[in-house]
Parts: sequence; C-alpha cells; structure tokens
Amino acid sequence: MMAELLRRITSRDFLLGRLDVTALPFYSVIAMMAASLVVLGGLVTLYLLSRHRLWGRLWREWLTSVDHKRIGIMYIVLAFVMLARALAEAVLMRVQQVVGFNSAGIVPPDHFAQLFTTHGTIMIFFMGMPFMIGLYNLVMPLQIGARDVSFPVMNAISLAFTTAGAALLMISLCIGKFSTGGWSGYPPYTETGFSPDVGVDYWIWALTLSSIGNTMTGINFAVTIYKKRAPGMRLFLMPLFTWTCLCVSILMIFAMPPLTVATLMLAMDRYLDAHFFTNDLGGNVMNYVNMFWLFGHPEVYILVLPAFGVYSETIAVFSSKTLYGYHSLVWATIVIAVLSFTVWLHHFFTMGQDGQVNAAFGIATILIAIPTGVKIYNWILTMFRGRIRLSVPMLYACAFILLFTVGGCTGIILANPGLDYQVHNTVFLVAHFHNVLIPGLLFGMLSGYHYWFPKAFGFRLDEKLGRYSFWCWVWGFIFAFMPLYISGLMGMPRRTQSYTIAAWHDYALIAMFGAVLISLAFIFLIMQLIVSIRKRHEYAVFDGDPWDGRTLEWAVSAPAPEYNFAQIPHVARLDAFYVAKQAGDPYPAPEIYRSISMPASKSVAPICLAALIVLGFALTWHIFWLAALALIGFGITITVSTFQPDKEDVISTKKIRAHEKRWRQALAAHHSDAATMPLADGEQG
Ligand SMILES: [Cu+2]
Repeated sequence: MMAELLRRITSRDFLLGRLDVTALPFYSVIAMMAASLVVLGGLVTLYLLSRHRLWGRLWREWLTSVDHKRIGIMYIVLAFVMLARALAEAVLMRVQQVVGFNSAGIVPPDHFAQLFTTHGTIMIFFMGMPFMIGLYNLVMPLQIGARDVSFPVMNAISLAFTTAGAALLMISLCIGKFSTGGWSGYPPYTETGFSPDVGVDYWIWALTLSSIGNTMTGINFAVTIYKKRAPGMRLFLMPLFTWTCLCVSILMIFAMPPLTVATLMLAMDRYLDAHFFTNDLGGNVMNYVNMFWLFGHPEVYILVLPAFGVYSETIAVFSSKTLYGYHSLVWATIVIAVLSFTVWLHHFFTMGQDGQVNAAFGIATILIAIPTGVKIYNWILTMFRGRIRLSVPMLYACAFILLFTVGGCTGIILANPGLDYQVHNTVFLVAHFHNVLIPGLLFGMLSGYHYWFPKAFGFRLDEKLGRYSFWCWVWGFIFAFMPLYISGLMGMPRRTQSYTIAAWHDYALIAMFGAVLISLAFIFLIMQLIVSIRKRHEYAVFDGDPWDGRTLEWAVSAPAPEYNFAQIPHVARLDAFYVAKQAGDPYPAPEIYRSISMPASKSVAPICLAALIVLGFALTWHIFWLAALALIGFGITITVSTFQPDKEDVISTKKIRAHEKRWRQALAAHHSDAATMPLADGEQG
C-alpha cells in the first residue's frame, strides 16, 4: 500500500494535485450563483469586521475563548449559518420536484444529487449537532453549579474540528463539487470506480473531522457531569436537560468512533485501493453499512434526546409545576439510550438477511416506543392542571407533542419488516424522519434558543415575531411533509429529480408550498433577532430570571458572569432554586467574597482550525505535501499546547463584589415592581 501511495503522489501534479481551473462551478448556473453568494457573504463579513474594527475583540473574546458559554454561542451561530444554506437547498429540491414533472426541470441530476447529499449532511452534522452541543455548552455547567466544563481547552478544540468540517462543505460549493452519494455515503457508489472526483473526498474529511470533535465533546461533557456537580447534587437531583446531556455524551463516546472508522476505511479504499467495501477482491459493502448504522441509529437519539431535555425544562417552567414523574423520565432516557444500540439493522431490512434477523431487530425497534410513550405521558401530565403560559418555548413544546407522536407512529409502521419492504426508499421514509427530526430536534432547539437566549445575552427575544415564526414552522412542516406520506405510499422514490407520473405532481406542489412557508419562518427568526437587538434595553432581563425558572442557571445574572457563581451553591433537592424562591430566600449572599481563577484564553483552537481546514482541503485535492505540512502543524500546535502550563485569569474580589452589587440592585428593583414585569406573573396570582 505504501508503494501505491508513492505512485499516487508522484503520478499527479505534485504542486496542485487534482486542482485546476475546471474546479470552478461552471457546471450549473444555480451552483455558480450559490458559490458567488458564499464568496460575497464572506467578503461582506470581512469588510464589516474591518470597518467596525472588531478583529481584536473577535480574536480575544471569542476565537481564543475557552469559556463554555461563549463556545456554546459560537456553536449555535455555526448551526444557524448552516441551517440557512441547508434550507435554501431544501427549497430548491422542492421546486425541482414540481417543475421536474414531464421535464428536466431547472436542476440537472448531478447537481440535484449534490443537493440532497449536502442538505442531509449539513442538517445532521453541521446544524443539529452544533445546535445541541451549543445549548449544552451554554447551559449544562450552569445547571450543575459548575464554573466551566472539565476540559475547557479541549472544548474549544472540539469546536475547531466541527467548524473545519463545516468549512470544507462551504468550500466545496466554490471549488470542486460535493458528494452525490447521499448523507449516508454508501459504497460501492462512493468508491473511486463510480465517484472518481473530489465530492466524496470532501464528504469523507468533513465527516471525519466533525466526528472526532464530537467524540471529544462527549468525553468532556460526561466527565464534567461526573466530576463537577455542585456539592449535594446527586445524579438523581440533576435537571432533566443535564440528564439527557449525560446520556447523549455516552452515546457520542460509543457511536461516533464507528463513523470515524467507517469514513477512514472508505478513505483507505479511495486513496490506497484497500478494498474494504468494494464488490471485488474480498471487499464487502455490508461492512460499511453495518458500521455506518451502528453510528447512525444512536445518532438519531443523540439528536432527539437533547430536545427531550429542553422540553422537560420548558414544559415544567411554563406550566409552573414540578416535572411529573421525574424518575420515570430519567429511566426512560437511559432505556432509550441503551436500546438505541440494538436496532441499527432496521435501516437495511431489505438487504437480504433472513426473516428471523429482521424480526428480532423489528421487535427491538418497536420496544423503543415504550419509554418514548412514557415521556409523552409525563409531559402531558406535567401540563395537566398547571398554570400554563403559552410563550414561544412552550408553543414549540406543544407542537412537538402533537406532531412527534404522528412521526413516532409512522416509525412503528416502518419497524415492521414486511411493511418496510413496501415503502422503503420512497418519500414515505423521507416524510417519517422529517416528522421525527423537525419536531423532535429542530423545534426543541428553537424552544431552547428562545428559552435560554435571555441567559446568554441579557435580553429576551421578541415574542410577536417568535410566534409568527413558530406558526410558519408548524404549518410549513405540515404542508411540506404530510403529502409525502401519501405520494410515498403511491411509490414515489426518494431523491426523485424528474418523473412522469401525474399523481405525484399535486403532492409535490403542496410540499413546495410548505417549503416556502418554512423559509418564511426562517426569515421571521432573522427579523426577530434584529428587532430584539434593537429593543435590547426594553427587553433587558439583567436580574436573570425572566421565565420564573426552576433550575440553577436562572439563579445568576443574565448574561451570567464569566465565573458563573460567586459562590458555588449547595443543592439539597430537585428544583432547589424554585423552592428557595417560594420560601422567599432564593439569592443567599456569600458570607465572604473570594477571588476566582478561571482558565485564560488560548490561541490553540483557532490555529488548529486553520490547520484542519488546510488538511481536509489538501487531502481532498491530493495535494499531499500541503496535507503533510498541515498535519505536522496541527501536531506541533497540540503538543506544544499540551506542555504549556494552562494560564489562569484571576478575577479579583473587587470585580466580583461590584458585579454582585449591581446585580442585587437590579433584583431588588425588579421585585419592587414585579406587577409590571411581563411573563413573570404566573406566580403572583
Ligand atoms: Cu434507526
């Protein structure tokens, strides 16, 4: 294999590898426009940063920061940017499926295949994962009464890995192409025989980098939860959101490595002719398929459990009630996490194993409905006879309960191998997983976004625009995906670019209308952000508890100070902060203020980011000298950083006392005119 590598290195253009002028996206007008948009967007961002002289602040306060709250916010910004692109691609695909009836339409097949591949890859790895990791980063250390995660520098480096993967996806839009092999990248199609160009290589390195980052995040979060809880906080006193974080972290530790291994083995097939997954020379496609779904099914719960965590917080808070059946909810979460490793084969019921095997995995799949059902009942019973406030986070929770249940039921249909033979590879499946992942991931993330935004930035988001966006999401989802159940039953294959069957056309039209509504929902979200920033003084919630919260993150100012807690709280029971509020003493002043040491900013993460982007790009284009340089640069950076003693910023007693004083004055002012405060009136009646 080494000889093969040497031959590859010497046979191509040494300096530029496969890179030449044909890499520019001249193959389609739409791709050209998209590439121009990305370049333009990048240039405008650079211009604005320079004009407002923000480079220094960006570097000092954000890029080199190891503060879990700032890292969390950066993850969420990444998720929103990538969501914008993947939504645009979704609309384009829906338009194509309308105009592609009896016609070639506007998007050529090769470009259409890139669209469904990038859409899926982004939504899973660069929208869903960063969004939920971002929320956990922002909130989990506060919820357990910690000052930061266990490994703050590694946290920043994990973000660098994920961002490097996302950057490769954006670069692929302008230089070269992306994979046409779908988000799951099945060989043998993704082997060099069928996909010789750079697309699959972009996909491989984007996924490899992000999966390594996610494994590190899993380790970091799990250790943080085990080791850094406030005194008195037993595991069964942790808020549900933190519980889901623990389960998701363990899932990531076990599920991400199979993906890293699968993509690296595919890379060995492509770069070194290794034949792990080819059809000949002893390779076997099923090796890939099993490994991919050994990651892929737990991944569903890595994405859905965080949303379950968010809903468990928002439903309790906006019903002004203790979460119903806390213990059963925790156990249901654990059972789902364990079962999620036992069902991967349902992703390939039709791949030729015998009926006994299919039956076993079908039954295991249906079993997951039991703990999930327990959760749905717990949430409904939490709302029962509660004083419900229908604020935006709660609206998303209600929509979730209704819509997710429908998605769950169609999942039970698909869990039957016999039925699966009828609808597999049709848009019925597309309808099902969007029906699970939009209410069960995206709505959860948006619920959490509205809920914790005040904690991150110190002001609330505009309610009215939030509601507009919410209704567009809900109806957009219904119109975009419910029709696909019907056309799926009528046999419309997924990933259809062009067709001649009239019966599918009307449903495609309705689905396109839904996609337009969803883009409207996204526009409202952006408008909401702009309007809320403009009105930030009117919406300010410096005292830190805008929703009458129950958990520890609401017991500090908003935004939280960099050290989180002037004095680490002692936790003796569930909802301790809420109970203390009822007793009239929620904010005990520390007897004595002490100075606090926090890990100082470190430039290792942004350097790693640059090295990893170059590494992925150079490997994709076979520029091996550059790849070697980037890898060596990355190695040296990490090694040097490891042996450098971590510096600490000492926050003086004076500074802490000043912040605490200002905050306590705001608290006192709030409580003297509580009647005029919006949205916190649930408890006054
Ligand atoms: Cu699955």
